[in-house]
Amino acid sequence: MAVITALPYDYPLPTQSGLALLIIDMQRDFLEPGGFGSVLGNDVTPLQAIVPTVVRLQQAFRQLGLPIFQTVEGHRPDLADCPPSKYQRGQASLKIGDPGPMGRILVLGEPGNAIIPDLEPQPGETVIPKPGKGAFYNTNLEFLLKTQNISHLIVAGVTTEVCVQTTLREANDRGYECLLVEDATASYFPEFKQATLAMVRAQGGIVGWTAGAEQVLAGLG
Ligand code: C5J
Repeated sequence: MAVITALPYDYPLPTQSGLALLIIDMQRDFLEPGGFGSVLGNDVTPLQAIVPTVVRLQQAFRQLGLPIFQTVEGHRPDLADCPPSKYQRGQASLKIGDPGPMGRILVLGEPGNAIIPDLEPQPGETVIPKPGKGAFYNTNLEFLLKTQNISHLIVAGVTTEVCVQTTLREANDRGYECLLVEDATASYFPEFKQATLAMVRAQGGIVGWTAGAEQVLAGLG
């Protein structure tokens, strides 16, 4: 059986199809200077640092003809899908829907909501808009994965402890075998990233596995 060398133990690859890459929220507003993330006072450097690694994974999956899903966090222009709790939370100068440096903050279709150019999806690759932190909440991701018989998810993206971790937990509860790629995920708070990696693989992989991109690429052959 083919495996990826991982923690807390080797990640068994499915024997036939069933493996997909899931890239979370690599959108301009979280990664680019002047975007929503930096307007909130965050240093985007740790997020930008993972881009070449995520690109390598994306290219490898393309070469192998394996499915790639990407998500973007965003809301309808009328914000009807934004719960008041999310809208009101925090004391930032800019709120969801306000005009920001890259268009309206976290609104689908705005320039800041676009996936960064390096990771632009190709035709046939799926982009899932999501109103929440988890990629399964109020989206058709589970339906699409089931339709394509996907059981194993290699997960990358930002931010590790928010949308990535929420998605991993949602996927894990739904029975997906998840591996989080250590150097293809990032947080504005490096200590939160490390804590999340430790949480995922604790207790015998209570949420899933973690491995470096080199190990993932080697395992995929
Ligand atoms: C956040 C995300 N941090 N993609 N979104 O609000 O993690």
